Amino acid sequence: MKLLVVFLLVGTMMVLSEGFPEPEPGPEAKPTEGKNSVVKRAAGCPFGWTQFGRRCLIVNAPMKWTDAQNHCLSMKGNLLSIHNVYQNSWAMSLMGGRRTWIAGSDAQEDGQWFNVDGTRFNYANWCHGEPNNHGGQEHCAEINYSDQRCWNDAPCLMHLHSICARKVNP
Ligand SMILES: [Ca+2]
Ligand SMILES: [Ca+2]
Repeated sequence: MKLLVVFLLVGTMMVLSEGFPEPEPGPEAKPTEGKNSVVKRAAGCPFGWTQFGRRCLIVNAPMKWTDAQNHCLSMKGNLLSIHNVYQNSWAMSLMGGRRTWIAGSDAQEDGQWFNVDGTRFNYANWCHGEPNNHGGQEHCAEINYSDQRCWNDAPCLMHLHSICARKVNP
């Protein structure tokens, strides 16, 4: 029995000394990822998101409309679609007056507005005289425009804040 233990120990030492590559630090950093996936499975919203009704919202740094939507997609969401005055007020209060991209776009055909999340474009709070497709270049909808804090169509390449939305986890 003692012999066996010694044999195993020697064997282990030989394996260790014979050029086993140093353990990479990489796997040590993984547990954080595991924690996150636990959070995502929990009921409600992922960490950092705010629950509003049946959706979870998160505010993004300023970027182009398409980049904002791609960023939302990478987080299993879409740009926020707004369907009534209540949701509009809530989005405005979340943004504290900052100009903000939402899901609306008429990039396919001027004046034909769609929500990029596939929901019906059934509400808008356009500013007076908007949407005006200024310069033929404005195909993306922003909220909190002007002192009136209403909606405007703006050039999609502008860098604005944005809100992503995703469904609350069941
Ligand atoms: Ca347009
Ligand atoms: Ca405009």
